[in-house]
This record gives sequence, C-alpha cells and structure tokens, in this order.
Amino acid sequence: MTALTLHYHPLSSYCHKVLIALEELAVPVEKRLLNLGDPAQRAAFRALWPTGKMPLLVDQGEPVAETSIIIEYLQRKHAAPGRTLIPNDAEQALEVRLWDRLFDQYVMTPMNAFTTDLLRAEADRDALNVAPAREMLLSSYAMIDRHLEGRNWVAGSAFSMADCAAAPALFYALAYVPLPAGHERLADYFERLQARASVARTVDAARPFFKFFPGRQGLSRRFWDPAAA
Ligand SMILES: N[C@@H](CCC(=O)N[C@@H](CS)C(=O)NCC(=O)O)C(=O)O
Repeated sequence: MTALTLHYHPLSSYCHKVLIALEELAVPVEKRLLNLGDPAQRAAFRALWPTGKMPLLVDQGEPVAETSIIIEYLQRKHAAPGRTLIPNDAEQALEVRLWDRLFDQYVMTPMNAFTTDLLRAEADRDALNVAPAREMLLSSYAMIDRHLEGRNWVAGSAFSMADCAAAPALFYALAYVPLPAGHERLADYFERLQARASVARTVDAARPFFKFFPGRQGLSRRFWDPAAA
C-alpha cells in the first residue's frame, strides 16, 4: 500500500502532466478521482488545498501542490532508481525548468482560455476573449518549432519534466488551434510525444471522458478511436 495519494481527474491537462511524470519515475500512487463539479467534493478539496486546483499529491497526510513542484518532489523523494525527469547538472536543470514554465504559461494558459470561454453560457461567450489566446498559441507554436531544430525532446537530450508539460498542453491546444503549415519539427515532436508509453497510456485513460472536453470537435479522430487510425 502506497503512502501517496493523487487527487486528479483523467481529463485534466495539468493532471496529465503529473500522471505522465509518475509513470516515467515509476512511482505508485493511489489515485482519487475528483469531481470539482460536485459542491461537496469541491468544498472538501478546498479544505485540503485552498486554491482548489488539481492535481494535488498527498504524502502521508501532507499536501504537495503545483505540478512542477509535485514533479520535483517526486523526483527527489520517490523516483525509482535510475529514473529522472530533471537533470542533476544545474545548467541542464534550468533549461528543463524554463521549458516547463514556457509550456505552462504560453501553451496551457491560452489553451485553458478556450475551455473557459466554451464553458460559459452561449450568450456570454465572446470571440474577443479567445482572440489573444489564439495569437499566443500561434506565437508559441512558432517559438517551439524553431527551438526544436536538431532536438528529439524539448530540453536536453532526454525526456524531461518539460516534455511532461508539453504533452497535454499541445494535445488540447491543437484541438482548439490546429498547427499551421510549416511547423514540421513541432508536428514530428507531437508524434514522438504521442508514441511515448507514459503519454499514450494517459491519453487512453482519458478517452472515456473526451465527450466532456469542450473542444472535443477539434480532437483528431484517431484519439477517439485509435483502431481507426
Ligand atoms: N498552476 C497549477 C494549475 C492547475 C490547474 O489549473 N488545474 C485545473 C485543472 S487542469 C483546475 O484545477 N481547475 C479547476 C478550477 O479552476 O476550478 C499547477 O501547475 O498545478
């Protein structure tokens, strides 16, 4: 029996980031599905962690919050021998943290602006709300595409925490704002991410919930039905 509990939802992009990391670091956790739409669960969760944001890791009763911190914590305290997502070398670690931040701030955040807009009542939606988010995504795609020249993974030579952040951010962002032509390096990187076992398994587990994803119309058919790909 593990001492670690993860409060999560299988559809949540930030939860995907940590689920991928858990698998990469070979850390067993007890997963507790959290439905923030349920007022009682929401109140109980806020009592545990005041921001009410998931995922939340609980280690022997102590909450560990914020995805990048959760991953660093798992790496330091619970990773299986030989498993790593943040290099020991300080310069390389900085590059991983930089790209982790860039994906969270400039891909995940604008992607979530689309979700927030679609969750509003139709009368309250506004194209002006999502126009800056679309611009930011397109500018991030161009930046990432340029950066990927000669690289397999986004920071350093090995799969890292930055790739854990990239996988769900791009997965959902591309459903809202598809990749324009001329971003072949980013397109290839996205395929490498999808082929990674930890990412593929996280997407598999989310599949039954895709029907609740507000951007579901933009989700490629192969993600609904991998056999049809
Ligand atoms: N900065 C946080 C962001 C977490 C976050 O935004 N989680 C979303 C789910 S993807 C959430 O809990 N949303 C619920 C809400 O805002 O009420 C992290 O890295 O953990």
